[in-house]
Amino acid sequence: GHQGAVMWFTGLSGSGKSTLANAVDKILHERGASTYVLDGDNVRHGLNGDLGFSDNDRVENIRRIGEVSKLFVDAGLLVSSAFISPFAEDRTMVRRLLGDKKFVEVFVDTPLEECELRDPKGLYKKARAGEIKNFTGIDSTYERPISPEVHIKTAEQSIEVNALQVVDYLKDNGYL
Ligand code: GGZ
Repeated sequence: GHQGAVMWFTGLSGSGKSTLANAVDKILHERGASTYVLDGDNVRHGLNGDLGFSDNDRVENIRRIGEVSKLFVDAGLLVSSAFISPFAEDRTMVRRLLGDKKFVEVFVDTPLEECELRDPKGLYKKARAGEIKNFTGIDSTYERPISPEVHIKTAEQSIEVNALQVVDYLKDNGYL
């Protein structure tokens, strides 16, 4: 058996949050856990379709995602939430909402230079050209987590190894 909790993946655009969240989710699902992934694909188009990328909208984005995560956690699921969540205060707000035991902060630590090299959607290029304003890491802040439960340096190991690092944390701490 398992207990509900949220794995809160935070990191820059292009850091690999969604990829890692989905890899972790797959492993947990295969182990028989009830799981769900929240990311931009299923949240920013629907529930948060009215929000953009101003500081205020990011705060509201994370607040709502925190509340939705809590609903799934209350239902007993292991939730993987993958959003930049650039402001430490908002991550702390979600941590308080869920309670320490049900909030596992996973810092997807990929250097800006690496994210910019990957640039899978060409957004960094546009941000550098001034075509996108308030882009995280360029002209909008990212506050690095100070003491995340899990710290993944994505550039140094494979997706599989990174995912197992998260799963091992869950095993070692009684979530699985
Ligand atoms: C950052 C932006 C921006 C700006 C659009 N700044 O690489 P992606 O495309 O798929 O991930 C980014 C995503 C960030 O949405 P989040 O909900 O995770 O952000 S936050 O937690 O800060 O609210 C990127 C795309 O949206 N995107 N404009 N200006 N990322």
